[in-house]
Amino acid sequence: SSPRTRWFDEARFGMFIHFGAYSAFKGQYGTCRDAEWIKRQCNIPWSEYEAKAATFNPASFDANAIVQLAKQAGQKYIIITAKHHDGFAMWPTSVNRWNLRDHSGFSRDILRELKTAATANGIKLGFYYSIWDWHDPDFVANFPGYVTRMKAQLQELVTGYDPAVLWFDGEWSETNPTNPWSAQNGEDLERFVRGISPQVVINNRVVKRRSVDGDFGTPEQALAGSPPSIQLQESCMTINNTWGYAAWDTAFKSATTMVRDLATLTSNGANFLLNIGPTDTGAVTAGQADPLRGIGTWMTTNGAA
Ligand code: JFZ
Repeated sequence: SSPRTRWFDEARFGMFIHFGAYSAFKGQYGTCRDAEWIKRQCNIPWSEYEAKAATFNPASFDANAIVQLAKQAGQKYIIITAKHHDGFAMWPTSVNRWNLRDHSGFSRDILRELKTAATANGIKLGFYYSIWDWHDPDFVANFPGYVTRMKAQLQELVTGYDPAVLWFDGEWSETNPTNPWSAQNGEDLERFVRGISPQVVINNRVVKRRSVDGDFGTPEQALAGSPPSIQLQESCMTINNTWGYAAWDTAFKSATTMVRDLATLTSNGANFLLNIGPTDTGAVTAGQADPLRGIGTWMTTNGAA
């Protein structure tokens, strides 16, 4: 791997965090159930979604506790959703008011807190950023205008937080006529980010998930195969069945299962990005934290951490 990706290649194990305005719904809207897709899957009108987001108050978000949870489990990096498909920014962006500080009145900057805690503990921090944006009308009506704002947000994130990874997503909705993202858009965006920070590691979803794009491939809910591809691989999975918080989803994987998956991936030369979804208050439930502690116990016992 290149000097840029050396740390990533050696990291093996990371924590994925899906956390956003959708978390405030706790996975339920009337009788309809979903998680980070609840806006679309449950046909929630924007007026209601925005009203719920205005009540989002993740006061129990504890960056140090999350970093410690990751660290004891042997995870070397954390990727958190800075912006998911709902377009809601989790940092105080100046590009729009659809963000945790301006819209919800939550004055803390949890991405900053996570960056500080991670850096203090030798953990790398990266951001998930959705190219697909349901909230910004220009995504459909004036795509160049949308792309300009997206770049402005990425400039804020890269210059303000120096992320180790940018984990793009939402490029994939190519069968959806409202998604005009092209391979050329992807290559242009990759060049744009590299122009600000040559060292940021970028996943292949920046383009059309062709194996040659970005620094690493991203098989989802599947174990990257052996022999490894020509590109670095990182398999992402969630600890239960949903990415964002859903109170009803308590089917948490056991520490044994996750250690086995990690061992398989490690022997295949691939990374394992394991997701948790903090609750509407920003807390990590025992159902999620306990198996991660079980992994930590295994790591300590086997001298693997
Ligand atoms: C995407 C998101 O839509 C989802 O909410 C979550 O963030 C996940 C990590 O990424 O979901 C996908 C993306 C790609 C595929 C399936 C779900 N795919 O290629 O099969």
